[in-house]
Amino acid sequence: MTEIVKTIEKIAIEIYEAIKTKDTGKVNSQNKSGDVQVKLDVISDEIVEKYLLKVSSVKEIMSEEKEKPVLKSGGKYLVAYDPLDGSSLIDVDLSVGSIFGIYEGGYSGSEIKAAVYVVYGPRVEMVVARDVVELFRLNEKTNEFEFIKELKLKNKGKVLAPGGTQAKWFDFHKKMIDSLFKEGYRLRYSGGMVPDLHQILLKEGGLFSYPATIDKKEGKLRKLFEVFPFAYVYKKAGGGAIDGYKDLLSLDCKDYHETTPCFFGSEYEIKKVLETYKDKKL
Ligand code: P6P
Repeated sequence: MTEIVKTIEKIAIEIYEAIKTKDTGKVNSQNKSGDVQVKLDVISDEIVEKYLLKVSSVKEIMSEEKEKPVLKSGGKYLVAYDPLDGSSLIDVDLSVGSIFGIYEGGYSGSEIKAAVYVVYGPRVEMVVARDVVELFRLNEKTNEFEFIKELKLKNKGKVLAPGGTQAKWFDFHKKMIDSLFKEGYRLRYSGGMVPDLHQILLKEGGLFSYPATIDKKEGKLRKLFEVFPFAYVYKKAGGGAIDGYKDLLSLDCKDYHETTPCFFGSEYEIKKVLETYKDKKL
């Protein structure tokens, strides 16, 4: 596992360099989820593949940007990753990120063994979730990631990141979000899952939601590359991660690009979601 984390450090440094120097234009292609790809999606994916396939403990890698996994001999870990999440935000100079889920045996929520994400913002930070959740920061003078602190969520926060098209929210979901705002929560939503969830984690509490909507009952965010890794991070940090009804890590995954509604947050907010959704049929 350490070899994979160390390799992700090298990947992050190279992707960060690409973000600063390469063209942010679009390519005329889409990934399996139908996202229009930008050149940096393709470049970042190539960087991840170049490094991860050299790691002896890795058995296969599965990219959000590809239809099928890339296999290699040896190793025991399966690494599912989103090489550059939120890449459409780069041309407006907002933070983006890379997300890695490290699995063993298969790609169900219960088979994830660790998660790593990197935020490319005013600073480059990496969060590693194994038994605990640790924050590292890139020292650009030495090009080394330095340990900063352990991250933990308090019981309740003040930050709300309500995703999804509001015009398509179910009424009961809108009522729940409105009631949290009435309690004094602050809106913090950039449209980048990585910085939005990173903020709540560093502020030690709150709620990120990308719910089922009237037009997309399965939500938008991908289980393997986005949802399971962040569910792992949030649960190890003492918070919760659910689909509205059950623990996200109790879900299986029948298709590599399957999506699910998702809520990540501290205990108080997750409890509120469960109470809101418990008797609702979508
Ligand atoms: P919307 C970025 O495209 C992404 O996959 C996540 O990073 C982010 O949370 C979500 O989509 C934003 O979606 O519909 O709010 O633009």
